[in-house]
Amino acid sequence: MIRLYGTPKSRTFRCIWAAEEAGIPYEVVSVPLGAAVKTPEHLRLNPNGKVPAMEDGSLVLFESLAINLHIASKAGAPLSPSGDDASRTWQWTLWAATEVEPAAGQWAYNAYIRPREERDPGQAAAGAAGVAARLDVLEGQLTAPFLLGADFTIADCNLASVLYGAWSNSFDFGGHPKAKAWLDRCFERPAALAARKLRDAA
Ligand SMILES: N[C@@H](CCC(=O)N[C@@H](CS)C(=O)NCC(=O)O)C(=O)O
Repeated sequence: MIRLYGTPKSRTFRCIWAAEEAGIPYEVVSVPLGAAVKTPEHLRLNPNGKVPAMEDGSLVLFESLAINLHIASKAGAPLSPSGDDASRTWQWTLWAATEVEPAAGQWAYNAYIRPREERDPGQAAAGAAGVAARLDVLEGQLTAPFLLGADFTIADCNLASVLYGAWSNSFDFGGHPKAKAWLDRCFERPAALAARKLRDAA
């Protein structure tokens, strides 16, 4: 049984989705955003004072996408592919974290997360342009139902989950029909629906 520390309305959602895809037993230990993430107990699990954190026996991890790679490795293929496709999984995961997430965050904080009076339209536009530039890349790479081919892998889970905020908050995917169709496919999977249900209820 793995333990996921966090709340479904946070990046913990990504790990819940991965655990659902892997079909492994998991428990969500509630750590709400705010003071709870800075307690000594939580800092022992995630010294960044953030969620999620994961415990699997003696293994403790932070970083949502790394947790997802670990969860997928417990399930094996096709969720966690081997050989060259394992390397492609790392490529898409690192691309999601370093290229997509900063732009998606810049857009999200200034489009819907911050209180209206604290939003900067210029920052929102810059973030949107950054996301669109990455979607241009993705659009050119999507030649199959999923990133690595016919099977859904943790590469899809990691990249799509970084784009969840954009997908669920009316980001304009107009110029990127293949990316939009791929996101729809990912988020309509039974495992994603289960994670989304927990998120919506939180
Ligand atoms: N790169 C980290 C980011 C974690 C993160 O920023 N988590 C947010 C919630 S989605 C958090 O815990 N924020 C609380 C805080 O910063 O005080 C990951 O992907 O796990």
